[in-house]
Amino acid sequence: MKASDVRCVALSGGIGGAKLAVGLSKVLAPGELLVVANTGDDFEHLGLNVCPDIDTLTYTLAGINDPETGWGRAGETWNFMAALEAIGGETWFRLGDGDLALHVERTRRLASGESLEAITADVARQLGVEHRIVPMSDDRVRTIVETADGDLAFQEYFVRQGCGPRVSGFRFDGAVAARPSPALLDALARPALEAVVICPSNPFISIDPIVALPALREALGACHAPVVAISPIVGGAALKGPTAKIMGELGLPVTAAAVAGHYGALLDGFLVDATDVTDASNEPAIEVAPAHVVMDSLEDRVRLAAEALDFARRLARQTAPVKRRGRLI
Ligand code: FO1
Repeated sequence: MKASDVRCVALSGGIGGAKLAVGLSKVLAPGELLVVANTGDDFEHLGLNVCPDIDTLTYTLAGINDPETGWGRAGETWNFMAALEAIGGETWFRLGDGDLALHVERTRRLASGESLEAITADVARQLGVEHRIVPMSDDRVRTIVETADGDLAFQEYFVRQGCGPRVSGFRFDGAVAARPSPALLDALARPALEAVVICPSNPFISIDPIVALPALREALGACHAPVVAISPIVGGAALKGPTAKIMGELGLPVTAAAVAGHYGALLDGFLVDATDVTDASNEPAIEVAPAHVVMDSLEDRVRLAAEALDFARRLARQTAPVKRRGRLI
């Protein structure tokens, strides 16, 4: 793939973002889409490098993800977990046998000096994924959840404690020094780019770690293509996961408008459910448009992907880039 061919950059977390990535992969040719995975959730577990959002995107785009959980592989076996449990090992984070192979192989290749970006591309290709997935950075970034019980590593909060502790904030250790993926920076600078799509992932734990990279924020500010987000909140409820709980604990109303306010100057456009349009239009600098943001079927994913791209093209036609970028960051 030539970087000059990329027409859409999609910023994504795991499960919700992967659904839209599938839709985008159906309306864009392999060289036209660059999916950027959050790596703030990555951690070292049982001596292995685990990258949940990269893997969820890879398995979903390969069509081999577990449709029940959204993470891991379909038809997985759990012999390793059972054997680990029998000898008193840690089993709070469940690694299926097939999934385990990926963590072992990635850990070996990282230790031998290969980059996360190269390993991610290779594994995706081996699993039959034609579209490109890149980690936001090869450098280590770790999401830390600040809670009433103290600071927690992300998976400790998310999986081990089931998002139970009350959140007071997040920080992204390593983000300031992290260099964004060169393929991503290149795509953002190319004239062929038509849209940067922020998937309907959790803004606080999936998208914020990505845009916390200073060089990436700067590149988004300089990028000529419109940045459009899809609301993860519909009618006062989160599409998935702990987004609503987190917003409440941070003192934010659980509304699409609060998400728009949170992204602020990063956005040119915001796609929301029809019921949320009036509410979300309170952000004067952001164009708001209605869309079917709930993705139950493949058809929904494809339709939303096409709507996001059309919206970005419409914004590019109606608003001068200078005006859009003049108010950024
Ligand atoms: N999520 C869980 O809730 N429980 C698990 O045991 C678990 C294991 C797991 C293994 C591999 C992987 O790639 C993802 C896994 N996830 C699990 C999902 C993951 O922790 C979260 O969904 C993301 O980090 C949030 O995007």
